[in-house]
Amino acid sequence: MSRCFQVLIAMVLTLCQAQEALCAHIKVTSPAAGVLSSGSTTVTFNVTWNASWRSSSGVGNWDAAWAFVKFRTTTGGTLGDWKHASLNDSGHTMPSGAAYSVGYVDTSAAFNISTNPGVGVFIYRSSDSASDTFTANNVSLSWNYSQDGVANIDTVEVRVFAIEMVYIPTGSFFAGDTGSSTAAFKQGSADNDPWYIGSESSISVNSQAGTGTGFGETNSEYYYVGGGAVQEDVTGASFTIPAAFPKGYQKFFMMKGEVSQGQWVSFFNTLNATQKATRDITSNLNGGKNTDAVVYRNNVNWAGFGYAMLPDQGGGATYEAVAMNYVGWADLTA
Ligand SMILES: [Ca+2]
Ligand SMILES: [Ca+2]
Repeated sequence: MSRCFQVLIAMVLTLCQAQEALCAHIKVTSPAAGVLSSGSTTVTFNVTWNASWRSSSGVGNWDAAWAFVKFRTTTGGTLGDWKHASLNDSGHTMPSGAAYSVGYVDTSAAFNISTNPGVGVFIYRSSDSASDTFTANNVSLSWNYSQDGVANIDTVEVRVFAIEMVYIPTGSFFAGDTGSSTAAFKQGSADNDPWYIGSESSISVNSQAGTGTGFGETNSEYYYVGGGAVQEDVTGASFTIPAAFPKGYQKFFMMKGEVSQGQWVSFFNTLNATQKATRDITSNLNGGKNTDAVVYRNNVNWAGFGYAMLPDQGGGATYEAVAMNYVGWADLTA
């Protein structure tokens, strides 16, 4: 699933750079960890966001919050780096009206606290509604802190992050634009029908001319049209797209909107010093903006140590909810 996420996040970020949009109206408040005494403890918080829905009619989908926990410890007076919390598979509790599912590192494998732990939960409405704002107070997640090397005598601080998501149910679809773009999905050299994606099975791409006609024509014919990029397959090349490659047929979650500058700064501020230097978009590394000033609405300011900030540019304009730009593929996969 992670590859799916990366692709979809990239698509959302691309959109982000083209328009000024307010995004990420999700709020997490009152994060707190319970007592450390039995290897696992609670992490409680409230989460609320707007433009929320759940519908079982039509395609049947809903939105959700992807919530995950980071922590740091103070051990013997030494403050540690922020780390990602390993969540148990059960023991989480939701308020009335909310449901959840646990997200694992590898969604195709069974839960295992040491090799395939929970790394977050999807929180969503438990029944149909279109009431806009959704609030889940007193969410309680079960954190296996001993798995993460935390001792009962440590002092621990937690932060809870949430990203708005949309659930896309399993379903077949067509990919293509009837051959109207430069590198379109086509069924054959003389067949502009779009690709039919009816499963997650492997896809055999070949150099056939193609048969049948019609936008809804579901022949298992797949023809590649090259865009001329370096190392790219040429038009008419034969190859197999393996079953393991995510094709979008299977159910998945994708981001509901762009990464906001507030979310980016929250993420950045829980990296260690080395990681911060690598991900510093106020530098000239990796196409960064090379200044702490506002450029193209990017308000991120980092002095090279400590926390990055979103300074008030006047009248409370911090750009917190404005889409984050200057991020690249390496930032997305960090
Ligand atoms: Ca055809
Ligand atoms: Ca800087």
